[in-house]
Amino acid sequence: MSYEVKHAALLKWVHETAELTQPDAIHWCDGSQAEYDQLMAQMVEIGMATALKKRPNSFLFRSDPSDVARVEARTFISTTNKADAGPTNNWIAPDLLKATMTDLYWGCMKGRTMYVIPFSMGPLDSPIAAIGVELSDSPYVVCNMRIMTRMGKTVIEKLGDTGRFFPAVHSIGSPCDDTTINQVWPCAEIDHKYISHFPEEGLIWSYGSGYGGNALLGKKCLALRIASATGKREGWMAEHMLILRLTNPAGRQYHIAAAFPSACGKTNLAMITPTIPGWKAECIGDDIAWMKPGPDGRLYAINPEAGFFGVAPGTSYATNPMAMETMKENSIFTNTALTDDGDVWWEGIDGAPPAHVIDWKGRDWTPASKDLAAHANSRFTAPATQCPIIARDWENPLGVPIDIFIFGGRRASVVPLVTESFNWDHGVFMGATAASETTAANIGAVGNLRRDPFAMMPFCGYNMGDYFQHWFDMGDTLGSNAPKVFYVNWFRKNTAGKWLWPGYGENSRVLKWMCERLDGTAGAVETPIGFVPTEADIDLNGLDWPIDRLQEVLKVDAPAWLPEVPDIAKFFSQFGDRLPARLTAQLDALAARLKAS
Ligand code: GTP
Ligand code: SPV
Ligand code: MN
Repeated sequence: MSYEVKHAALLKWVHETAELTQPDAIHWCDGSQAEYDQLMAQMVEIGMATALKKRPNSFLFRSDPSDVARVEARTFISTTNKADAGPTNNWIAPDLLKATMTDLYWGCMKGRTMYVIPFSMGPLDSPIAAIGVELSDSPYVVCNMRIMTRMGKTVIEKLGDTGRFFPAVHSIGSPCDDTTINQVWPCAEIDHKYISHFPEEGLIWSYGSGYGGNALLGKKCLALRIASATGKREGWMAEHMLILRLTNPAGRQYHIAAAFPSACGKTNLAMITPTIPGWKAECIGDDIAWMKPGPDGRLYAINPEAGFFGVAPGTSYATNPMAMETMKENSIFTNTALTDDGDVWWEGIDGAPPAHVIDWKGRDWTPASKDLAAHANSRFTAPATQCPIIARDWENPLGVPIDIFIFGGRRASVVPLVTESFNWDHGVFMGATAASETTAANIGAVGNLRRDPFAMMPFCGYNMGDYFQHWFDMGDTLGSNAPKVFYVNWFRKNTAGKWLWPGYGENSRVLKWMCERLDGTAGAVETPIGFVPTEADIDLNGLDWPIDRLQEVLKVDAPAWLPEVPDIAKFFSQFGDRLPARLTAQLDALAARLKAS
C-alpha cells in the first residue's frame, strides 16, 4: 500500500470481502501512471492486451465473445418492497439476492488479486460529487476506472477517517485455476451474471461480467441507478444525458443536456462540430449529468465522469472528428479490429477497408468476410481532457446552468426531426413516452422498437412511475427557470431505407433553431404533437441534401401518430397508481389534438 488508510469502516469492508472472495493478494490502487503502466504491461504479457504501435500508450482488448455489452436481463434493483423497484426493473428480494450472490462470491477471486479502487464521481471539490470504492478482480477494470473517474490516493485522502463512500463489489466470476489460467477474458456464463443494486443502502454487487457498464461500477451502477434513487430522495437528478455548451456568433451561450438511449448519438452530439458558420460547441460530458437547482433557481449540471466510454463503429473524422482526436493516445479499445500495422479499425472509420485485419474475435478478416470486423458495441475509453473541444471550465464544481433539454431516440418512421414541447408538462410527457429501436449496447435483440423513457429504462434505480413524478416535482421547483424541452429524431428513414437527415455536424442546424426559439426569433407551426419548424425556419444555408428528404423528415403525419395513443396507454397502464395523473392528462390531450386534426 503506497498510502495509509485510516477509515475503519472501509478497512473492515475490504477485509470482509477478501475473506469471502479469497484473493491471493490485495492491491490498493494509487491511481498513478506507474501503476497503470505496470498493470498494462502485465496484461500484455499474458496476452489479454495488445499494445498499439500506431497510438502512443494505447491498448486493444478482446473480450470473451459472450461478454460484449450490458446485460439488462441480469440487472437487478433490489428493494425491500417489489413495488419500489417498479414494473420496468428486474427485482429479487435483498435477502435472497444477497444469499445467492454470497454463494457465488465465495472463493471467486482465488488465484487473483483484488484491487481496491477508490474513485470520485465528479471533481473532488464539487458539492455535487460522490465517492465510491470498487473492489474488483479485473486489472482491465482498474485501468478503465483510472480514465473514467478521478481514481486513487487523492480519493482516500478526501475520505479521511469517516467519509461517506458507496461500496461496490465486482468480480469477473472466474477463479484462476488450471482450467482458466489460459483464458484472456474469463467471465461467468449468462445465468450466473448479476448486476445488482441495493438502493436503500447505496450498495452495488456485480458478478460475472468484465464489460463496460457491468464492471465499471462508477458509471451506470453508481452514477445512474444508485444516484437516481438518491436524487429522488434529496431533490436532484441523475440523468443519462450529455452536456454541451453552444455559443452563437453574438457570443450568447446556451447549455444543452440531451438524453438519447444507448448508442443513439450522445457522444456525437456532445462533441459536435457545427456546420453553420460562427456557432461554436464545447463538450462538458457525453453520457451522464447530475443536476441540482442552484442558488439563483436555475438547474446546474456537472459531468460526474472523467473520460468517455464511446461507441467505436461509425466514429470517423467525417462524423465525429473531435472523438477521433480524443482517442489518439492514452486510450483503451475493446473489441475493435486490429490492422496489420498495429492500429485499430472498425466499420465506418475513414477510408477504404484494409485488405486484412484481425477481427474482434482474433480471426483473420478481409473485406470479403461476412461478419463485422469490429463488434457493434466495440468501444474506446479516452480521457475527457484529451478532447480538443472540452470546455475549459468542464470541471467547474458548481456545474453549468441548463437552458435546453432534448429527448430523442432512434426511429425509422413516424417521429419528425424535431419537435418543441408546448410547456413543461408536455415536455415531461415527451420524455416519458420516448421510444427507440434497441441497439447492441445491451445483450439482446437489436432494432426492436421499445419505450425507453428519458433514455433511463435500463438505468432508473427505482419505480419509473415515481421517477416521472420526480420530473414534475423538479419542474414545479424550477418554475419559470425550467429548461425548454425538445424532442429529436436523427434517424428517420424513407421507404427506400435511406436516412432523411444527414445528421452529425448538420444537427447544429436543429440546435440553432432551438436556441432561436428560446430567444423568440425563430418561427414554427403548431401541430398536434408540438411546435415543428418548416423548412423556412431552419437554417439550411450551404446544406447539400435532397429537398424532398428535408420535407419528409419534418413531416408530422397525424394518421401515423394515432396508433401511438393506445400504445402509450398500454405502456402507462403498467405503473398503476404510481403513474402521475399529469401524464394521463397529457395523453388525453394528445389524443384529442390528433382527432381534431
Ligand atoms: P452510449 O455510450 O451507449 O450511451 O451511446 P451514445 O448515445 O453516446 O451513442 P453515440 O453517440 O456513440 O452513437 C452511436 C451510433 O450512432 C454511432 O455509430 C454513431 O455514428 C451513430 N450516430 C450518432 N449520431 C448520429 C446522427 O446524427 N445520424 C446518424 N445517422 N447516426 C448517428
Ligand atoms: C450505455 O450502454 O449506455 C453505455 C455503455 O454508455 S456502458 O457503460 O456499457 O453501459
Ligand atoms: Mn450510456
